[in-house]
Amino acid sequence: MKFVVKLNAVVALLAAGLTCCMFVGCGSGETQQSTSEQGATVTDLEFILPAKQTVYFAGDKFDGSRVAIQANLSDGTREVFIVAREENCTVEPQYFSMGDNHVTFTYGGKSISQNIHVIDAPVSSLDVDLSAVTTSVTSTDKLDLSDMTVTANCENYDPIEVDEFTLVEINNREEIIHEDLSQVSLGTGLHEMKVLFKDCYSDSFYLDVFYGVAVEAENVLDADKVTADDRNYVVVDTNVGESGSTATGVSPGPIMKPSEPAFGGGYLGDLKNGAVFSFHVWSDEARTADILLRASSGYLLRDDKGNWVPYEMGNMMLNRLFSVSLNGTPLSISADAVLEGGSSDTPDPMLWVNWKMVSLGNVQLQEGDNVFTFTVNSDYINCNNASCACNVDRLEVRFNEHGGV
Ligand SMILES: [Ca+2]
Repeated sequence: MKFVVKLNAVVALLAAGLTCCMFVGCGSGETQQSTSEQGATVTDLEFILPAKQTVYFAGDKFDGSRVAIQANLSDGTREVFIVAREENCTVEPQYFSMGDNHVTFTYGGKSISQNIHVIDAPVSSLDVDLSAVTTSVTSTDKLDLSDMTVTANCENYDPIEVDEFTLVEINNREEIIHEDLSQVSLGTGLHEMKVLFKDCYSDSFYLDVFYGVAVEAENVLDADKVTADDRNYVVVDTNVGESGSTATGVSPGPIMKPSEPAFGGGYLGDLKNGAVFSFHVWSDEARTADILLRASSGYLLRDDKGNWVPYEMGNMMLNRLFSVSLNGTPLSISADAVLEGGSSDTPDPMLWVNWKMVSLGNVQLQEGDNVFTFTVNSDYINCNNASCACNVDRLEVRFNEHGGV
């Protein structure tokens, strides 16, 4: 399924960049057929999407699932295909050996090559980037790790992003291999995982499966469109515009950008004093639950010449950011609930989305809809002398397995 996700990205790119081309090549023979039907021949090939990976290990098989090529035809039309899906496109070599310095694609009698580099060095370490992945899910969901990236480090070479790694679960002394990255199925609990590539294991990372409900902050419904069937959503009661004046009806976000990953693919941002939003959480019975908020500090302490790209973000105490109520009753938030900031040697916009999980404590839920209302009332002032709050990614409600009243 990792294959499918990457292919989708390619197809999306094709759709965005090539509005007038016919997309063929998903079925074998189609391309050949359409070419011969028109009596046109291939005049030349060009890359739509060349292989991203240009450094390979000796013995690696070439992966054409992310390579898209355009064939220009003698009648002025063109065909676009993905190498792995087009059986009339040949790849040479299919397996890399030391000394290979290019890979060649041939289609319709024409060829196009891409320079590559083959190394035969042992992998000394692996880096796993999970910033675009939701690593915590409820027990009714599967984990989708399709967007994780793995980088291999070898002495004397630049880091190499690799695809053919194996996801391994470490369960006591047993290793369980998970083949399908898009649907990793795990039991309830915290699971130790590693990535294996060429006899090298990454450091451990953890996937969390819990019994309860996760409500993504970007799952915002219009208050007047909520129906009795809606479960587990957010309503923005009052949003505050950029000027700081209260303005209802202003789109509350999410202000998600591709370079700013979050669970569920979005978050509630640009929160200002006076803003009010509510998480609605459904419970089939009255029970106790632990409440966790995933959020990131917006306390800009030092930026790059006033341009809001952070060098340093400060810690924020949640009880200085929000007042929170559950079903109308104020919740007391512990002084331990702190969104830790971070710092970087170079200006780093990712510091705005340095997600932390903080506890709002153990609460009593009622049967049916439960409303957690957050009112932003931050007393933090940032380095540009402006009031500031945080970004909110999701609310996790972890049910007590034994109910409880
Ligand atoms: Ca989210």
